[in-house]
Amino acid sequence: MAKLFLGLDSSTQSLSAVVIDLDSCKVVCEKSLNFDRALPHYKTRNGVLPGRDPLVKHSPPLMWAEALDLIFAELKRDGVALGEILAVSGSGQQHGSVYFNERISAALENLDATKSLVENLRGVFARKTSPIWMDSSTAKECAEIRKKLGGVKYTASRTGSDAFERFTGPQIRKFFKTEPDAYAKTSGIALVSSFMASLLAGKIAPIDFGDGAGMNLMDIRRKVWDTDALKATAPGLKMKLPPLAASGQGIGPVSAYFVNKYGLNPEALAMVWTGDNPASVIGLGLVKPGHIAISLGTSDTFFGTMEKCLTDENGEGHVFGSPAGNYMTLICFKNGSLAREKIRELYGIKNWGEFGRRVASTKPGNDGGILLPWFEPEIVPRVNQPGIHRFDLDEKNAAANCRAIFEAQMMSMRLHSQWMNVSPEKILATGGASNDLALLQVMADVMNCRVLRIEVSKSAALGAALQAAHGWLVADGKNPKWEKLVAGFTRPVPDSEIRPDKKAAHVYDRLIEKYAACEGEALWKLSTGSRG
Ligand code: XUL
Repeated sequence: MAKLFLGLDSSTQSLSAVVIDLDSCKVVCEKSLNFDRALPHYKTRNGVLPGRDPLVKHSPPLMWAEALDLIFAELKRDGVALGEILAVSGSGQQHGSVYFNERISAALENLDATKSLVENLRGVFARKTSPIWMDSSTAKECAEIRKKLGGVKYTASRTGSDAFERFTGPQIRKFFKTEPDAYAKTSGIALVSSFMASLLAGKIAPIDFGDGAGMNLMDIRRKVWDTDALKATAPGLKMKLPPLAASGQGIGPVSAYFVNKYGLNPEALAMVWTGDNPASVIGLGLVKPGHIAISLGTSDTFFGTMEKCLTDENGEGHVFGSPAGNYMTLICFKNGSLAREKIRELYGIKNWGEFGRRVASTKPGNDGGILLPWFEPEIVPRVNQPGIHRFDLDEKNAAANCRAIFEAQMMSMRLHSQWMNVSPEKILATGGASNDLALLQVMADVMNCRVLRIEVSKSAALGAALQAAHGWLVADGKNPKWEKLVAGFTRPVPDSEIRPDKKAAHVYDRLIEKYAACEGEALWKLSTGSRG
């Protein structure tokens, strides 16, 4: 019999499923269900409810539950051997929260397979909609929490991140302040991940150390709810939160609802879920300290794993628990592909091949020319006023500006990940722009590290499936090694390795200091309103 494991990922726009066979190291099924298209009656756009205030972004939790029914129905219809699945785990978009009243536990324990999940969950929500990670309406609450916790550095070192608008704690504080009666009637609060895990387990699921770290409520080192952070957020909060647990820990057998309705094995284990980023770290195979991935998308994201918990005293990067047991960091640079495209447009360059040839026609280090490409407000470093800044760089020199954007983005990553104190052994490049060899060469040279391409579709759902497998093996008394487990599923693209050029790497070791000085000068000018 095949050893099948199911991983689900409840993201902003869709619910995905990946089924893996551990013995043959094969993905046997991959499926995605787009919320807008499959469930149009919720009237979401890209999974989010339209609203008047552009800062407020909510989604309906019932839509996520209905999607779970739909995806299981589709898996069954497609003939997936649901009865052979040994364990189910999952991941959810981070930070989003779901609010229940006192009816939730009874509803979960008595899920009736003759009805839909939506019918079973009628009347259990203390708040109809869920604030999600795209919501940025809590600047005031962030300032209040940060102040009570003793400032940026202390908030970050205590909870893994500075207070951020999308994080769950500030969102809960806003709910408590604006709807005190509804907050008082709330008996339980879940994350998207723990909500979905609760449906599968038929009981309130714990929040894991990965997703829990995205709340500004968990003591990142001791992995317990932080009393001061709870107090700074809202009264009586501890009573409303589930326990914390390691991701991939078993909650119990799956609810009879899924056995009776879809034919899951009654002994299949329902696992604790995690956030989509911690799950992606597993799905990309980053299980050892020093493993790094850079995702080159609309925004660029730097993922790294760390042995010990170090936090960013500038409060720019995030530290979450990694499902592999140590820590992971996530640093998000907003001006990624977006900024690269802007430069291409600005200089009328036809395609990326031509762009790469322009980069290759210039020398590493660009003769000291530096560009700060903040076309959009930037997250790292924090820049509210968009704009581009040039230092010793001729605006009219197209080739030098092409090189400058690649170098700026990579030097910014190197500079703003220094607090992790990790020297990467290799970097995995993923996402849309990762097939741009000119960009990957600059990455290898600036980071002075080999770069390999990896193409994993649905990395979060795959990570969740691997987590289900790991948790099941542990529950079965085995001692599975993460590295061995992920190896068969997360191979880099063959022959994609790019090695750093030693001479170029040496140039960047020096240029990074100038880059840091230019960045400091630009930030200082922006903060003092000086035009420079
Ligand atoms: C991470 C974050 C996003 C969501 C996307 O902090 O807000 O990556 O997890 O689903």
